[in-house]
Amino acid sequence: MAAQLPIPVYTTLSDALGDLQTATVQAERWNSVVQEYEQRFGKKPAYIARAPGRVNLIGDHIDYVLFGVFPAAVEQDILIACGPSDANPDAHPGSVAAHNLDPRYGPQSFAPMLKGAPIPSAEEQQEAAGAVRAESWYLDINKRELRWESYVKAGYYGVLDRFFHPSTTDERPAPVDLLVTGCVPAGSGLSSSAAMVVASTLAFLAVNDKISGLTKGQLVEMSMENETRVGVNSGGMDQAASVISMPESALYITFFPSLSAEPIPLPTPRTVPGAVFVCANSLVVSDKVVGAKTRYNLRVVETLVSARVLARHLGVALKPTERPTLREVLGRWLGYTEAKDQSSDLDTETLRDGLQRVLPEVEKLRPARTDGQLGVTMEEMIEWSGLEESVFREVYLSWVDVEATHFQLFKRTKHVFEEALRVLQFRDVCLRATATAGALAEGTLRELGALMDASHDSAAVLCENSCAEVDALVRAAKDAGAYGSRVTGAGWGGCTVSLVAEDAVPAFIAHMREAYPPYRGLDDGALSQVIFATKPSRGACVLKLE
Ligand code: NG1
Ligand code: MG
Repeated sequence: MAAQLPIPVYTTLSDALGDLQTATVQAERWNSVVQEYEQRFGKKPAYIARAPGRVNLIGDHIDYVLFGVFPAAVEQDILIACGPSDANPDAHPGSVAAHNLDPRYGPQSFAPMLKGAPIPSAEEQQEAAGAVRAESWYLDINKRELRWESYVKAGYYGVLDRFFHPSTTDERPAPVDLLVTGCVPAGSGLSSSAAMVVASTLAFLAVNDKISGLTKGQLVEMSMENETRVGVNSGGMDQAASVISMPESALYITFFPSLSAEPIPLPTPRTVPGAVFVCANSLVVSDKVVGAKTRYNLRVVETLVSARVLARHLGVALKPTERPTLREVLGRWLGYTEAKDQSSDLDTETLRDGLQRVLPEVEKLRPARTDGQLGVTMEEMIEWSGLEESVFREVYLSWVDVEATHFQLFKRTKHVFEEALRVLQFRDVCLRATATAGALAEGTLRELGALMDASHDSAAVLCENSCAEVDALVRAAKDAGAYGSRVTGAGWGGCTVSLVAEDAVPAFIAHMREAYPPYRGLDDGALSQVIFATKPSRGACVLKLE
């Protein structure tokens, strides 16, 4: 199974680059990050950690509900050159000098602190003879303001916790110098954040010699947890795609009962001739937080509350303090006991059938209102949950910041179940196409395109994570002849992904350049940064230098 494979560590650049289409350009980047590192830190880096961004082909805002998604890594990536620094390891255990090749992101230095050690009295100190241990490491991460080094710190946290926990070891982390460079556009829905966190986690693992024995799945789990430290309660799609992806395939990633990733060959020229995925950046930054409103986390809460309300309608008994997702409630409704569902995941057939059967039930979440709002107020939501207000607040609101006047339980739930179904259909179409080689080309591409279009409509209307500019890009793509087009990733800006006939790509891009006003003034070089065809690429790795 792909998640059980070891993390690749290469010793030559050509192995690390593998079959990347852009290998020549990439090789220049790798070499220049080595040179620049040497100039800044006076010696060669010991390692380069690489983690790619990803494009999600279908299945957005459902990973945190534990339904399967369908991303592929892109070639754009984050590189972190790193090595042990000359700082005194005893005086400054684990201190970090973090530089970034992008001049917008200034150099930072920080050191983890030991937290939670009771301050011992002189007497106790003598008695314990140095055995008074700190409880944990602490790194200051500002969750309100997004700073580039927060992602570096987030990656570091997990490594400190897992390998240097003060309650279990006296070993101290090495002081590190590192230099970051990236070409995944930030805030574009191509998951630069997960690429940063994965690369950072890998960099600290490498310098501290902790990679051997770790599987890709374990790196995903560490990176997922690490990313929550930046303040987003995300699902695991991006980290899994960045770590586990393989060339030529998308990954069907499921999260329940545990992470699993199945490579599904895409109908690229090898199987069904003739189509590629084109990413187009709306150039509107995709922000999960606007002012005090964490719209991403709001959807996490809305879907969790929906799961409880739906469970009541379906007659699925829940304990007051548990907080199952929609995926888990569906499983229990289908007769999977907690224990059974934990040990054997529903097969895709049963899941598809269950989704089809549960969809009519979602109507029960539609509020009978006359004020045009499909949402419910906080008071109504608490009443629907059947919980005491204090219990409700503790279980659903105490761990996350959300602010809203209405909560969209009906719309979000309908989006989740229908999108989960589309992912399964997309996967089926790809598998069928591979099995029958080129025979179905046109029909297959139309089927995939239709699913992508339906997914975008759902994003716009039910999940409400699109925006005017992204909708304009999607319309332009359809006018330019795309089989299908949709917002990808968190949304509210960022990129679209379109399925386009391969021989029509130049004409497609020319059309988009005219149709989308922000592209009009761009020269060819700048244009190729914002709209480009992608090929599924390989996942994260480490290059060990001599
Ligand atoms: P991006 O677009 O990378 O911010 C976010 C979440 C994913 C997933 C998508 C929506 C993070 C790190 N990632 O992706 O887990 O929920 O939105 O499908 O927050
Ligand atoms: Mg992100």
